[in-house]
Amino acid sequence: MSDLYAPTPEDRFTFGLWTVGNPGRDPFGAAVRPSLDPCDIVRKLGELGAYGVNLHDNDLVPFGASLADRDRIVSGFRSACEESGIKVPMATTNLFSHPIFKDGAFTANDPEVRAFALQKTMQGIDLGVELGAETYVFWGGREGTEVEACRDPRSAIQRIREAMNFLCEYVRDQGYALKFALEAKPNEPRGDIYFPTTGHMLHFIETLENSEMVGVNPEVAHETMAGLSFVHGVGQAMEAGKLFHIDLNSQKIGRYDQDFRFGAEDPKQAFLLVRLLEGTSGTPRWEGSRHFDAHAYRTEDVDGVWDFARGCMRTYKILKEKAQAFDADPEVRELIADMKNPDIDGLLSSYSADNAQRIKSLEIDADAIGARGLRWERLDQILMEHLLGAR
Ligand code: GCO
Ligand code: MN
Ligand code: MN
Repeated sequence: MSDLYAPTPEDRFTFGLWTVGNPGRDPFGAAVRPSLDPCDIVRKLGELGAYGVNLHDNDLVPFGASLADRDRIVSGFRSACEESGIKVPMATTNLFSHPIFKDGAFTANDPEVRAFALQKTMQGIDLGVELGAETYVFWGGREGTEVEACRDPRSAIQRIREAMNFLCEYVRDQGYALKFALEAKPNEPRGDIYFPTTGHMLHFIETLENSEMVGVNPEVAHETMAGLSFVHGVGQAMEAGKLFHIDLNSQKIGRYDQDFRFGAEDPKQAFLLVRLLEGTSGTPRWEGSRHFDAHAYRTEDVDGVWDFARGCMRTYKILKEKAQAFDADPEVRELIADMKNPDIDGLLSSYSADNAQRIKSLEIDADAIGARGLRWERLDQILMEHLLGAR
């Protein structure tokens, strides 16, 4: 293995305690690997060159732990992070495992369930801030239904809005510098989840009272499950200044949430995503964590989990190098060079009665333009050759 792709903290790679710690349980079978101690996970991630580790409250502190146990666990974990040089940039709440959340947390019809969800989230936020987190993720895995008649979808949306507005005020009241990142998913574990895509989330965010504190956490697998272009979803979030976090993994269209190793299923989409995040075509680089929300295959033992973690980071770095080479390729630059027409460009940028009149009177040869080949076949083949190592 060449050292060129060895990860360093500057790459900003992060993993969840629940990802590398996943013992391989699935709906059809029990765990195939031992559960790892969070402190051991952190030490190993430090050795591998990761930047950070992210967690749900209960990945670290078991549900229902006493305050004394909580403090002891958290202080041991903090020491392990400090000794390993590992940061905790993101934290989140487990609002899906306990039976109280079987019909949702913030969207549940029972106000006592909604109060419990708020209580647990405020405690999770305090924990995240104590560990140094700057981003707090909300993944509403149980915020959906199989029985549509049980609640009006508008009530569900209003309840999530109420919860987000409440929690933004809580963060402000505590003086925390914390941002929220909302993660969409079309289904699983619910038959249908409210806010199924990043686009749905982006609109919802604009309806919040402190919308500047709230952005999105798109996940490769979730947009792909919905059959959508992940690159387009991330592009829209970036353009809106709302990409606050990202969940990298890999997924086949139309399957259950597979959460495979980054790049495993669709290297071309992964290449295009890395190109977008790294800004190799000349746009600003996205500066957040490159978080892998993925799991090792169930065939693996603990050594296989670390192969998986190395693989995620290594693939990312290889694709970054390939994206840089692609965008530096003179033939690519020529093919995608911006078309400029100073006589026309100025008319398009904003409406005026004069611009409208001048556009109406342009003589545009639609047939000649329509007959022109764009050479995107050539461009895409060059991309494939970079990706396949033939160029
Ligand atoms: C999933 C989700 C989760 C969330 C995590 C953090 O489909 O299980 O992707 O892994 O990202 O709960 O909020
Ligand atoms: Mn996720
Ligand atoms: Mn997922």
